[in-house]
Amino acid sequence: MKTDSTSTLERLSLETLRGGHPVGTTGPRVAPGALTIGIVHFGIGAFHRAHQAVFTEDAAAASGDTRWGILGVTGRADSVVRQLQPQDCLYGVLQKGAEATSLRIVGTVRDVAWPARDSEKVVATLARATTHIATLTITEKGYLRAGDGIDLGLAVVQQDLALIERELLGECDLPASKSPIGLLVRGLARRFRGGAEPFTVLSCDNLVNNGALTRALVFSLVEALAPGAGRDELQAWLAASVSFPSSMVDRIAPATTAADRAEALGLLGLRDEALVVAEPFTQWVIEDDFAGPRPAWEEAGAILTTDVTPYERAKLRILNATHTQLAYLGALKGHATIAQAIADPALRAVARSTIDADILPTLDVPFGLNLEEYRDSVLERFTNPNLPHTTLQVGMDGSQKLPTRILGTAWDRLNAGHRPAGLALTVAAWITFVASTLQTDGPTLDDPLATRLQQAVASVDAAVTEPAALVDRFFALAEVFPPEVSASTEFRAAVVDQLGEVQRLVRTSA
Ligand code: CS2
Repeated sequence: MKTDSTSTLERLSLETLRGGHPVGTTGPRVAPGALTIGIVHFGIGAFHRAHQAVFTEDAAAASGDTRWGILGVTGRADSVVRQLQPQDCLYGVLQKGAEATSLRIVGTVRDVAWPARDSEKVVATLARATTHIATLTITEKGYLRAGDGIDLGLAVVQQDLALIERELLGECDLPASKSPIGLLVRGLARRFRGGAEPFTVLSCDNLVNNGALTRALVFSLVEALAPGAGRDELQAWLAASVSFPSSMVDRIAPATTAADRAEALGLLGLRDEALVVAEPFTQWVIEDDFAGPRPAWEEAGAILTTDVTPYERAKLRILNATHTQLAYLGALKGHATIAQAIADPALRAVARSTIDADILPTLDVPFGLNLEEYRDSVLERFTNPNLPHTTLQVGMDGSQKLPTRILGTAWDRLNAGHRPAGLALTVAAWITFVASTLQTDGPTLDDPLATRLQQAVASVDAAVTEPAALVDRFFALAEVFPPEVSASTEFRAAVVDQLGEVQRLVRTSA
C-alpha cells in the first residue's frame, strides 16, 4: 500500500518538532511529555488555545509544576479532535501585532475528547484524584440557561438528567452526555462516588458573574434529579467541596484563515491544522477561590483577586459592547472586519461617544486601572489591521450577547434617569442587521434564536413602514429583553429613534 509519507512528516507533531524549529518560532516552553492531566477544559476552540492554555504553559514553565496538562473537550463536531490528535495536541499561536508577527508552539493540551464518542473518557478524567479543575469556554449559548437555571424544558437536558441519575447509581457503559453542563455534572457525580476530593469549576466565558451563574446552573440540574439515590448527598458535597470562582478573560482571537495557515507554514516549515491566531494583548483576572490546588497562573501574569466584578464589568461593557456595536453597524455598512469598522470616522465617533456617555458612568474603577486609558487601549486594539476579525463573526449569536453586553448597562442608565442613546443605537443596529439578514439572500443568521427572530420580522411591510411595530416585536422576546427593559417606554422610544440613526450612519460614506 502506498503511504503518504510526505504529508505525515510535514505536519506538526512531537516527532517532526524533535529536530528543532526555525529561529523566530518558539515553544513548547515545557516538555509536553512531562505534563500530567490536571485540568479538563470544556469548549476547546481557538480562544482557549490562545488564552488559558498559554497561561497554563507559562505557569508550568515559571513554577516547574507539571500537574496541569489539559484534556480538551470539543463542542458538537469532532473537527478539533481531527486537528489536534494527529499533531500530539501541539499547535501554534500565530501572534499578530500591528507591526510584528511571531509563532509559538504550545504543548499544554495533552489530550482531546469529543463527547459524542468520548463521554466516558471525560467523566473518568473528571473523577480522577489528580484532576483538580474544569475550565469552561462554551460560549453564552452553551450554558442552556433559562433565567438563573438550566433550561429543564430541553430534551438534551432531560436526557442528561437521566444519565446523571444512572451515574449516581454506579451504572456502567452509559451513552454519551448531550450538554457540557450535563457532562460536567455527570463527572462530578462520579467524583463524589469515588474519593470525593474537592474540585473547582472555573468559567471563562463572557458572562456577568460567570462563576455564580455556573454554580446556579449546576445546582439547578442537580435539584431536578429524582430524590433519593444520592441526590441530596451529591448536593451537600457540591456545596461543601466544589468552588465556582468567576473570571474575566481577554484576548482577541479571530477564526483562523487559510492565509494564516500558509503564513505559519512559512515560519515553521510544518503544516499546522490546529493553528490559532491572536493579538499580542492577553489578560486573565481570576477570583482566588479554589477548592484544591491550581496552577501558579499569577506567575504567568494572571491577576488573582478576591473580586473580579469591576474588571469583568469594565471588559464586558467597554470591549465586548463596543465590539458588538461595531459588528452590526460595520456589517450594515459593508465593512468586513472590525478594523475596517473602527477606521470609519463616523463609526469610531459613535463608539467613543457611547462609551463616554452611556458606559463609563456605570462602572466602578478596578484597582490599578484608569477607565479612560482602558477605553483608549481597547479602541486601539480594534484597529489592528493584521487581525481580520470579521464583523460577521463578532455579530453571531447576538440574542445571547445583547443581554450581557448592552441591556444591563442600558438598565443602569435608565434607572439613573438617563436615556442611553448609544446603547439604544446598538440595539437598533442589531434589529436592523437581523431583519436585513433574514430578508435577503445573503449569509444566514448565525443565532440560536434564528427561528424566533424570523417570526419577529415575519411581516416585512410593517418593518418598513412602522419601526415602532418592529421594535415591539423584538422587545417581546423575553429570552433577550429582561422585563424591566422591555417595559421601559423611554428605552423603546430611544430604540425607535435610533433605527433612523442607523439608516443615516449606513448611508454616510466611510
Ligand atoms: C467578541 C469576543 O466575538 C465576540 O463577540 O466580542 O470574542 C472578544 O473578541 C473577546 O471577548 C476578547 O477578549
